[in-house]
Amino acid sequence: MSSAKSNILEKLTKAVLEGDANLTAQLAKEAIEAGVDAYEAITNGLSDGLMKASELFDKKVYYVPELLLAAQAMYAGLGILRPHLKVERARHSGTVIIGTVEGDIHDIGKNLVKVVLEAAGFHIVDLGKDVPLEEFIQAAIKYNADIVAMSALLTTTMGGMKKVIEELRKRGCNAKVVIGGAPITEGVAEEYGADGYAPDAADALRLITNLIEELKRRERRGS
Ligand code: B1M
Repeated sequence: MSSAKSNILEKLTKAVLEGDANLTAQLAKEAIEAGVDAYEAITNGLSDGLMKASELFDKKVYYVPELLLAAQAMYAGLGILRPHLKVERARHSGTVIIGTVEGDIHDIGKNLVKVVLEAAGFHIVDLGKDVPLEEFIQAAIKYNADIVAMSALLTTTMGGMKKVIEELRKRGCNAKVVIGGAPITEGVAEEYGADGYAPDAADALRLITNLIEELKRRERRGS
């Protein structure tokens, strides 16, 4: 990557970290004008800024207001970058149900994952945040979903994902289940019986693309 492009990405990260929505929007425009890929600007610019803000929160350097300003800045940047996402980069088919589990109102990470999947061409059904567990199951059946993607940020509510997975299997729903969020690990995904775990939005896209390709291959083979 050219130093001019990496410079813009660094500036975008910093603007989000500092919660400056106007500057973030301005830099997002500059990034597009400079030929930076919108997807890269989101995953390596905006998202990095928010992850850094979260780290400062954990170190008690930032408090909730700073975090919410950072989120606002990220959304301001997303507003500019989203229309420039190149859907033709990988026009995927497949339906993904996404939401944050019951009892949990954190939705910033879930929204990032959603934007990236949408940009790749998947049909997304966003159930929002604090989603009753039964709603994931009903939506998976109603939309004949390929993927159920659940996000959780709280250790107190992440167990809801396991309940959804068990219930989906009991009811014979073949959708693949992908989980993520700060307290989730590979080990948790395995323990819950999920089909995969992704640490960030870019990995969620890779994982979901692979799982859907596998589903389509099986369909073609008729198994
Ligand atoms: Co909350 N909060 N919060 N909070 N909050 C955490 C999660 C916490 C770790 C902070 C702390 O104490 N250190 C802590 C949880 C502790 C625990 O469970 N062990 C916590 C708590 C306790 C709470 C409250 C209970 C506080 C209170 O009221 N006493 C309360 C929750 C109420 C509820 O949900 N019922 C609460 C409230 C809030 C705010 C409303 C103020 C705000 C949320 C705003 C919003 O989302 N609309 C908030 C925030 C901002 C945070 C922190 C600081 C940052 C979270 C964030 O948005 N990060 C967080 C501390 C932290 O995470 N370090 C904290 C940025 C975002 C991009 O990252 O969501 O991790 P993240 O998403 C990443 C990956 O995880 C991944 O991709 C994203 C990056 O690309 N990913 C997926 C996420 N979902 C995925 C799904 C996938 C794949 C990847 O596939 C499906």
